[in-house]
Amino acid sequence: MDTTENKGLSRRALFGATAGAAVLAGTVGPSMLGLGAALFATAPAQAAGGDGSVAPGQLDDYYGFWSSGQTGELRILGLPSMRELMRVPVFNRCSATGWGQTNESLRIHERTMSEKTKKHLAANGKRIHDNGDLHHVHMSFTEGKYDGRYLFMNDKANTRVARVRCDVMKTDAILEVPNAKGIHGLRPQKWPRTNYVFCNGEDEAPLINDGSTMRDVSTYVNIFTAVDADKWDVAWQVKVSGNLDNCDADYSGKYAFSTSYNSEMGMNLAEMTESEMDHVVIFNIEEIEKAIAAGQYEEINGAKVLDGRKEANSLFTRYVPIANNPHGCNMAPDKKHLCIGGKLSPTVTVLDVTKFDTLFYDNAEPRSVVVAEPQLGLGPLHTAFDGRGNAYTSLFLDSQVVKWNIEDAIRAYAGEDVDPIKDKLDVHYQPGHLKTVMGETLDATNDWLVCLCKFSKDRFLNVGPSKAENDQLIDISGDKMKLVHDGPTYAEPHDAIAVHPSILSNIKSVWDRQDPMWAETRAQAEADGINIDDWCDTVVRDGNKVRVYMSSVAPAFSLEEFTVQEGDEVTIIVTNLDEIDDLTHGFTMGNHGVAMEVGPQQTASVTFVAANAGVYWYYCQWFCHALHMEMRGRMFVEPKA
Ligand code: CUK
Ligand code: CUA
Ligand code: CA
Repeated sequence: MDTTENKGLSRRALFGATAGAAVLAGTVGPSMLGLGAALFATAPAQAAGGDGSVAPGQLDDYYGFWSSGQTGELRILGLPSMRELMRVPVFNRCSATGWGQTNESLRIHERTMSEKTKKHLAANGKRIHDNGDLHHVHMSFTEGKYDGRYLFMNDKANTRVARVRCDVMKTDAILEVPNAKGIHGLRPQKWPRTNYVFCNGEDEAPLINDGSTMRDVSTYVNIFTAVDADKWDVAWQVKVSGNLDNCDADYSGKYAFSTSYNSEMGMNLAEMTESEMDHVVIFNIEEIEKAIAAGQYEEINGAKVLDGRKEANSLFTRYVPIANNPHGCNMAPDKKHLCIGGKLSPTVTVLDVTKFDTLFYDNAEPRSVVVAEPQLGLGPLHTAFDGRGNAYTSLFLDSQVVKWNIEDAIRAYAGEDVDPIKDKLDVHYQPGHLKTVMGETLDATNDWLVCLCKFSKDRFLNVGPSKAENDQLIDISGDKMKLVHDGPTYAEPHDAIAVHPSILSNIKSVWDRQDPMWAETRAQAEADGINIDDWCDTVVRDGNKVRVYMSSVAPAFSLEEFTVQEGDEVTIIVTNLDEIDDLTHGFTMGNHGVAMEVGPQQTASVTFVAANAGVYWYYCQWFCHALHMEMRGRMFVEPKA
């Protein structure tokens, strides 16, 4: 089914309360509605459950992109079915695809790795960190809307950020961010396009972190980083007062902002929660760019660093006091209102970003930009938005989602007798992030809200001390929110976005042979005089290095056997010459811990040291043909002469 076409007359619109009832009552037939029998066939399930379920063979209305927390990968789900469609390894090691082992993925990992990290890894017998803590995933923007080019994500564990190419849904760049510690909040610039990805360093440390001032907290700073989204390096950094938690950017391109829960610069829980007020930091992009262009920066570990701390009195930052330990930082699609989750305070603080100029240029009182502060419930964390001026805030302690109206909250703050709260819904249990479809863009819709919960407890069959996590789907099309679906998932559904398929019309089904992903491998092949675009079955020896070039066409590798010597460094370069949609091959070298995916028209390579003398079978581990089991060959390892 064409999902774009489906948008015009969606199953939900059709089988919603009125139309669905009419169809079932027989007053409106499918032909009258211009629908084929196939679509009508889904009516009973839709109408009966209204649970957003999508029948077998039918496509979802939206792509969902899920961060996976401590698993370190990106996941793609379908909305509203919540079916998991794909996992994209990013910071983690993936057994199925060889991510974190293939030369192509190792190059992406190592390209921006500092010498210090390389040395430390080598001392541990490793080349890369193969774990991650991926909290936040966001798509690139053009003029306030998703543009389907890239997805960006953070690794809090190892202070990295990564980029996934949307045309192939593979990670194409990873950056180890210098100076900062623990990248947490991450957001792309929304306007005029994503030139920068803004990254929050959450953990405080000495800027020159060489052990000389470890216990002197006065030397600690936190760093806000703007990553150049195209070049994938650090554009600039700003030192701030306090730490940085979540961030977002406005719809004019002028400002970015971050919450800070540790303005105290405390080193333990008691100290971090000591003050009555923490703050939101506002970054003035234009002033920062001017100073960078004028060379007024300090260069530290290759990054251009400015001082935006309070005592520096710069035009780079302003600090707006917010009740103790705020968390979520969400810009509304009305282009005007920034919503800060209170966490320890039962409030969300609403800031009018169109007033931020006055903070920088008119010395306005910092709290003068606050236009509402509704009391919503206990533990407000994150806020999502629909296209009708409503906000949806997760209440961690109340285990609820509260729907409230931004304009009503502003009127109430101004003294009018109006209740901004429109509805509250129980969710299971302890919600963190929640997201509407395209609600962080100017295309915010009014159909679904995904609420990512921290515990599922008794919602599913017991699977041992580690329980399933839970994502919930909520219908927000009416006045009242309606919980329609539990989606059990693996650790940890952290954050998510949902995107209409029309934005991702550039997704390929087959790799482009000239793809830059294996450019270095291609260069090596050319140097060896091998054309990897054609059938190849050549073994090249270069000292104790052996390069084995082979092609795969279902159900065979071009090489049935090859010979190396004990201790040789062997590189296998496989090109999948099949051009058929979904025809992925693999290469697994038995008893060597080596396996990789080779998609249609893809080249992939992997390097290992040949084990003790003997016969080793290699085989294709991705099902590709009725004779897939027979797709194998032998590596002969000769004893050392
Ligand atoms: S933070 Cu986890 S619930 Cu890492 Cu996005 Cu708010
Ligand atoms: Cu080729 Cu399985
Ligand atoms: Ca605090």
